[in-house]
Amino acid sequence: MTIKILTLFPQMFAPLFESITGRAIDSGALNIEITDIRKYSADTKHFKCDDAPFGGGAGMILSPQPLYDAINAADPNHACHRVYLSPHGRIFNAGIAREFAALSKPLLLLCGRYEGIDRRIIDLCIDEELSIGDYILTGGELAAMAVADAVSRFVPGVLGNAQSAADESFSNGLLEYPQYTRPAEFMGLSVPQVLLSGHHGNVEKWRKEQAEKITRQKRPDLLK
Ligand code: 4F9
Repeated sequence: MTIKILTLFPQMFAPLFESITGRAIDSGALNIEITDIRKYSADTKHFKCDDAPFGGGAGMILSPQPLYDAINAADPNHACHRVYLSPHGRIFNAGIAREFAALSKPLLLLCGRYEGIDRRIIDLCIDEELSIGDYILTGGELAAMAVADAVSRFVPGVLGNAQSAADESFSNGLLEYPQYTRPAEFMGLSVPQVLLSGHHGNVEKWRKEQAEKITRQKRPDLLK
């Protein structure tokens, strides 16, 4: 799967090139292309990309020209599903991550900064706005990274077999059961006996019960 990211801060995306997503990029399962919006500024002297808002007010707005040219350079035929990270969008979740991973087209993630972007870019270029929660970030980059990471986990070949199996437990709509590793006793706390029993049927039953119990206690909204 290809994920194209448009940003004024390309270096903020270094974490995607590490660990599981980094290995998926190396293996070819995942292709992440970062476009530096600044390179498309028509201001060849200072590469300015923002300006004061019409009507007055605090902060700077990203100008339409560099955004328009960057989007059209990254996706000339509008072959991508174009997403603008903003608090106005529907709120991202595992269902949306699956939906994006299953698209037959590349995902394009546009990151804004400052007080926002010129509205005409959303009207002209963007397919949907997407929020990662009800708070304001200093820019869309961390939101884009969260979306790119969560979508990648649903792309075939990104997670190993063991990892994808483990994923089933959240995609059943429940929180994960508690996990333990060696030693069997730590600071006076023991691992539940059933996990040491070697009885797979009992282990599965216990994990299912624990997942339901924890979900009921911590996130009862998930059960509805
Ligand atoms: C984007 C906040 C997505 C939440 C973009 C400032 C944002 C955001 N979800 N905040 N720019």
